Amino acid sequence: MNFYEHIQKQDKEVFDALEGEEQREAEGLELIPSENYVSRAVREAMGSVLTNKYSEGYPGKRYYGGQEFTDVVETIAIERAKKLFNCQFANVQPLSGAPANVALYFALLEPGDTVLGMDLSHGGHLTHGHPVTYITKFFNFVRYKMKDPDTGEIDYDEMLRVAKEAKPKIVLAGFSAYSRELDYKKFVSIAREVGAYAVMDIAHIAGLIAGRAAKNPFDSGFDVLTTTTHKTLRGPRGGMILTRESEDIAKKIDKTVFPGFQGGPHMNNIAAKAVAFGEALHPSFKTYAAQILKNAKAMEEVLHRHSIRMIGGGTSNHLILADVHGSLGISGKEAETVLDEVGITLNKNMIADDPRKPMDPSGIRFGTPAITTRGFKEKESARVAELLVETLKNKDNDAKKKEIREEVRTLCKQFPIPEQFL
Ligand code: DSN
Repeated sequence: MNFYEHIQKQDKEVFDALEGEEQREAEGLELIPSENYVSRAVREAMGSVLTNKYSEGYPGKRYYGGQEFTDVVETIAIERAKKLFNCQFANVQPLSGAPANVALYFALLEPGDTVLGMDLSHGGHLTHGHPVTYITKFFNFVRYKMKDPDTGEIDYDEMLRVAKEAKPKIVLAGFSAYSRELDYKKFVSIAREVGAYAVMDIAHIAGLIAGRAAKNPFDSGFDVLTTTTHKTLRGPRGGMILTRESEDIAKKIDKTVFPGFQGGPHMNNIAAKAVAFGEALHPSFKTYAAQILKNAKAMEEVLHRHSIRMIGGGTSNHLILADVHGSLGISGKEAETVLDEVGITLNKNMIADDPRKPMDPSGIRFGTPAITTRGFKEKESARVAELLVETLKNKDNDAKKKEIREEVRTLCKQFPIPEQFL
């Protein structure tokens, strides 16, 4: 079936690019840990008539008429999100993760207030207060780090010391390049001790939490969770803010998202979120989430065998951050490029206190959400890790790289993207 029948007839330039991307995704291995393949049902919702509709406001309280169906769809998304994450309030309107985090800060803070978040090179995210972001003009960000990058353990004593000194209003957990579990109880206890909100950006592991393969921070007392919906959760590109039980916090968040920052919500994407959340509530999603972890462990074992240093010493979630410069003398940028040549897509990444620059760092980051959707189990995941290492060790050997490219193609043929996700 041609998903792009009308684009093909009408716009050859865009059609060719879409076809190219379809082929790239089909014939290559996607290891970027924040990417996935969404179901056809999710894509249908994204391409639905709801893209035509303005719906400023919230269900039952809109500014424009004609909302009988948008209200149904948004309410379904909210109810399913609450059930998935076991909380009392959900705002499903944020356009993505960064807008969700910005709205969160403005909802809970006054200009000048302080947030205690994870250092970017230790696994945090730009929106957790990196100086290149505009939020740092409004709020003050202080940092915590790992005590030892080779175990991944957070330095909770130092975190408490900084919290007592800086008196943050938000203690922020969450990461985009950290492979170990956090001690949620410690985060909450530090937040309580200094009178801060305990917030976590669960974007990377939302699907693991929803699939009960990772602990839910709400169970340890976190007040608010922010997330994207398009990573392990396997939904459309978008964001969401969840509040455990405080109606006061939830109201502040709603007001900040709209009218504070956003105009009309993207109702087509909200419909797609509803569909994706429905999929995540299905028992098969638990199997999927558990397999993501098993596959990451299988890759970890291979890297251990090749003595490749992993930040955190390995992985307890869906991703691995490997110090390829330290282990193999190849920079993250060079590794990304050479792996692209053989059809393995991942991203260069800073490692803790990286002496190199962000555009050419020491590490690579990769993970298993997309290959798991493809049906890979431990055996295939381990083979992918072997191919990855072999490629890096043979970066100047064209014949070897050609051979690996062929094997990647064969693996992709043996495990085509399942029909449900095409
Ligand atoms: N760009 C996302 C990631 O790859 O983790 C985070 O925003």
